[in-house]
Amino acid sequence: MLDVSQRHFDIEGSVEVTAGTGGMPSVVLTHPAGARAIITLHGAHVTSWIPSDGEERLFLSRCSRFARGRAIRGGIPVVFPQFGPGALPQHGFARTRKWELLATQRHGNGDAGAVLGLKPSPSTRAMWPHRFRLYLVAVLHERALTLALRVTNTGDTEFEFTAALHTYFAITDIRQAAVLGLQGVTYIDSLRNDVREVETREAIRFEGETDRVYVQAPDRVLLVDEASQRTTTVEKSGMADVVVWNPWEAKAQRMPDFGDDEWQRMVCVETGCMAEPVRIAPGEAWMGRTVLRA
Ligand code: TA6
Repeated sequence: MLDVSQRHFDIEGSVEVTAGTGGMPSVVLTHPAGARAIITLHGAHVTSWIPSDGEERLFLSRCSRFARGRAIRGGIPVVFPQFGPGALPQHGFARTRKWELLATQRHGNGDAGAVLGLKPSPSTRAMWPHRFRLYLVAVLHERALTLALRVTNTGDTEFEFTAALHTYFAITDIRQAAVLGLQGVTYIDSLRNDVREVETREAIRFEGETDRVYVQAPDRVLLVDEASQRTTTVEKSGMADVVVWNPWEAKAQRMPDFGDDEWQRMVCVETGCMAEPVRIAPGEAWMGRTVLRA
């Protein structure tokens, strides 16, 4: 339920804390030019981003769960402290925890911001014994959304992590979509035993399941939705890698929180440090930023 104390974060015309989907408190950011973004406190998960042109840019599965301990399927999952499978649950625990709303802000130009934080809990310490603070800083602009992830080591021993913003973009038809800007980049192909090859294509197009980590990728890639003639720019800083993922038909049918046909209308273009872990010493911090531009 909505904790009344959350309401003091409201800022007329810019920020509203609502009960959200599935009873999950959410922060709604709005811009005078008509843009809007929704972030649930569950996972600090951006579930919607609508720039001032009024078109939803994020994919959210109609079958997604909105439940404690479960990841939301779509939007922008926060992946930390582990990208992919491993000793921890797939993609780590940050996306299934309840984060705290720490601050909200209205900038002079109408941009609206929110800061969410996650700190260790008994359940996370049982999985990952490090002392940390994780922050998501979101700023909604007229035609862009800026997301910064910040990890601080508040303990007395060094730790390492991998992290990502696992962004699900809505597209009209995967067969009329392309990702530009990764030509010449080495990628790890998760579908072929992590073989490493160099991307030769100027435009990455989709004819089947695609699941690749582009290592040390350029800081700017483009997602072109040809069917609607829309281009979204993905810019990153402090984040080495880009992941391009579409489950295609067979894997989509194996995912209970994903519609069997939904693979045709989404693609993930993810940003983060996935290929190599980030190490931070006590008292140090890491920050990575992504800007999505319509
Ligand atoms: O980012 C691509 C990926 O690692 C794929 O391998 C696929 O597993 C996808 O993430 C979704 O993972 P999830 O744990 O959210 O089902």
